[in-house]
Amino acid sequence: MKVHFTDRLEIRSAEAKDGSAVWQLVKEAGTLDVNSPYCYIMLCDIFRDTCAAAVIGEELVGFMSGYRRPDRPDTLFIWQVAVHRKARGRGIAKAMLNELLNREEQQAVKYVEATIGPANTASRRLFSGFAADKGAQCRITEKYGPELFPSGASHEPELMFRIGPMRREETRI
Ligand code: 9YT
Repeated sequence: MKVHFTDRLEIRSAEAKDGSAVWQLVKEAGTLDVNSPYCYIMLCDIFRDTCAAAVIGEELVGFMSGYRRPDRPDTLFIWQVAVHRKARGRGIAKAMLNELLNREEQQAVKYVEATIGPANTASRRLFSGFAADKGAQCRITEKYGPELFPSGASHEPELMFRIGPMRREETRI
């Protein structure tokens, strides 16, 4: 990947054409469950209002997928966060989260959730830091234990991070 740091970072809604690059990015991240290319194309297209792409020049350097929970519409569930290793340390994940929450369509969101495995220190830091920035509570509970995953496909437990309620006037930047 050629990332020219002189190019401007742009954070925007995802589009179907980002799907293949997202799949590649998630595969290279090493800490995430890799879903099918079709899954990423569909997320980028049908769930574009709750998915963000970070691009530098023509290169996709970050992706955040999410959806509003059907059972709790005031909650934005962030499914996956991936930032290319060459673009880390620049606050891109936090910028994607803020960009999502600043969208007109997401103004009713009061809670942000994500499940995170113990090895995913970048996401643990992201969500704890985000809660601290917003002065919001961050509750961490056990969510999906290893026993839920198929035998032969061992998986670390996923902890649920639930942040909120957020005062929305403080959330917009
Ligand atoms: C926030 C985040 O990236 N969570 C990952 C959840 C799960 N392990 C997955 O889909 O990779």
